[in-house]
Amino acid sequence: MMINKKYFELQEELDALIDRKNEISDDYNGLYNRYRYPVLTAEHAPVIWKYDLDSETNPFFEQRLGINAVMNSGAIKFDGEYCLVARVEGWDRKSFFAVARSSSPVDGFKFDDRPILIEDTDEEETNVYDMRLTEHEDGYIYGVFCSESKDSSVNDLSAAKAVAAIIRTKDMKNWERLDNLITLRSPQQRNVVLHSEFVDGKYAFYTRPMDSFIETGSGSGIGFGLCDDITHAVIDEEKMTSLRKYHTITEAKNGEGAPPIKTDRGWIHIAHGVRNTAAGLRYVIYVFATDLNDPSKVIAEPSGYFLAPKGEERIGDVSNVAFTNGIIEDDGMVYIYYASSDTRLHVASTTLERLIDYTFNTPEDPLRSVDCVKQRISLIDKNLALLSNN
Ligand code: M1P
Repeated sequence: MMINKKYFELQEELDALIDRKNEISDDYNGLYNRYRYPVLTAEHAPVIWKYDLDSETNPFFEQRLGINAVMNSGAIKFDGEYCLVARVEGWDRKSFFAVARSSSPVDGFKFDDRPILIEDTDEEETNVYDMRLTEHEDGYIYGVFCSESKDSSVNDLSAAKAVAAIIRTKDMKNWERLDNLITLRSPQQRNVVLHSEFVDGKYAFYTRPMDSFIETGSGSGIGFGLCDDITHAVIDEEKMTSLRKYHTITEAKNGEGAPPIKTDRGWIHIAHGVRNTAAGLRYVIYVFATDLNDPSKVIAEPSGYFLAPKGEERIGDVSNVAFTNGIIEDDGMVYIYYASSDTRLHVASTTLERLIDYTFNTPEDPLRSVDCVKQRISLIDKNLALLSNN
């Protein structure tokens, strides 16, 4: 067996891509830093995932199993390394999960040799995506992800059903699959996140009740529910937390991002909001906070979006999307891993201090233009007075 020479060339290019140092971009807003390069792209996928290296069986060195996108990734610091569990999508449109690790939070991410092979517990399950990682106080790291299958009850080839599936690990290598989450009052779920602490002695989930695959329908926002047994998780009642509101960035849908960050002032959530436009859905990232003792009770809701797709981020397979499902809090820093347009993964960094200030000192959306302009004029008047006194 001979290895095709082209392999060495492609491997060298991949090594250079992984070794490339990232830089903070010029884009200033005082809230966070964006970085010049994405942290993961389809080009970061190992050569051995895409090509048969054997000159005999692949004489033309054809890429037969290509990778289309690397995006929405769960994130965790484990054993001193920054670990991303990425949603990798093949040319065949199926997504799977793969761990990429680095000693740096902003560059150097390299995929493990093999993607995660999740235990096959449901022959109807067709696609899996968007894993949220939670380091739970019970000692496990949980991965909660969307499991999608065809909805055969409807006469529509593209009709699908989404539910939340759960795996867990202690070493970020070996994963045990648990039963899918059952929410008794919501037919479909996406964007489900496990809270890191017990609440009233139970496991607590952020949910996103949906009537159908695309539409949240009567689901009024991000839900919150408790269950006794994580191995057979059943949620009866879902309370609502961050609500969808008319004429805001969450009008069409919203969804929890990563598990919320615990601070002295409350739990800080970094979520996504969706509105509809003539050009299709627009996904942005927003922030809210909930009560330390009752993580379902919203106590702060800064106005508008925190991060929206910008420049090249606006274009991709599903354009105009910024989406996060992974955050790492590390020694006073907060790294927000967000994907743009369902195509590639970026990082934005901020400090916990800055994020707390943003969350609790940014005014709320007054929900009407007349009040928004009053809000802005009071800012302008304050600034003009300050400028004229200096
Ligand atoms: O295509 C944009 C996003 O759409 C879905 O998000 P939501 O459930 O809020 O509509 C998800 O499938 C997500 O993966 C995707 O990035």
